[in-house]
Amino acid sequence: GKVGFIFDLDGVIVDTAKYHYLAWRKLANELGFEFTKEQNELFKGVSRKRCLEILLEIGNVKATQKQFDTWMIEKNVDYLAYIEKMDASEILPDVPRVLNFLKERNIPIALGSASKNAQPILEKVGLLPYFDSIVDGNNVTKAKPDPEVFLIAADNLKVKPELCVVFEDAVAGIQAANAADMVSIGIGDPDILNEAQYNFKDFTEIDNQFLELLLNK
Ligand code: B16
Ligand code: MG
Repeated sequence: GKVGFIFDLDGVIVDTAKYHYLAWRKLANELGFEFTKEQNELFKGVSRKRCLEILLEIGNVKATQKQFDTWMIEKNVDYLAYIEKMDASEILPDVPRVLNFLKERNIPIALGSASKNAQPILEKVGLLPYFDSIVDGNNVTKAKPDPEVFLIAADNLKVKPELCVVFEDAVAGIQAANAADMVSIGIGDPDILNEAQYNFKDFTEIDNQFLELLLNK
């Protein structure tokens, strides 16, 4: 059957986690507490709203609805200032090779991300033309580990879920791919992503032979 490929954004295509971290840390510091790199790990693949809820739990800060909304906006304004400066140099190693491999074979490609800023980021780094569909935080109602984001992507690509391959760096993302009955490929630490069907440190470890194997499933 016809296969489709779905990529997560942050941690798979680009490392925007470092910018999310700087923006959340600034807000935490303004509210009078520290926010560490280790704590930022909890934020990967998690929606902006849920991130702020966790941040406020960490700082033991109570917020009114109005404050909550203001801080959400403030964090995103700071984050967007970092995004503004992004270019192709921030694409993670060998991502273009894999995208080109798929494009040359007319394999449909989708983005499946929790971010509401996915489209501008892809534009900034010049990868937007590769994507036949972008499903992101603006299109989904249920966050990963719910499979919704990937099921919408499969539907848009007109590929059966069981013939979709998902690249993910977050545990919740791997769980979402598994729940969607897709092939889950962990990008990152195999001990953390141990629920993935396959694991790789990054795309440099994924050779064309392995990609061929996925095409012929
Ligand atoms: P935004 P992904 C996720 O991207 C990030 O990993 C997560 O840290 C972030 O909070 C979320 O997007 C929402 O991002 O604030 O831009 O809407 O890994 O799902 O591509
Ligand atoms: Mg991610």
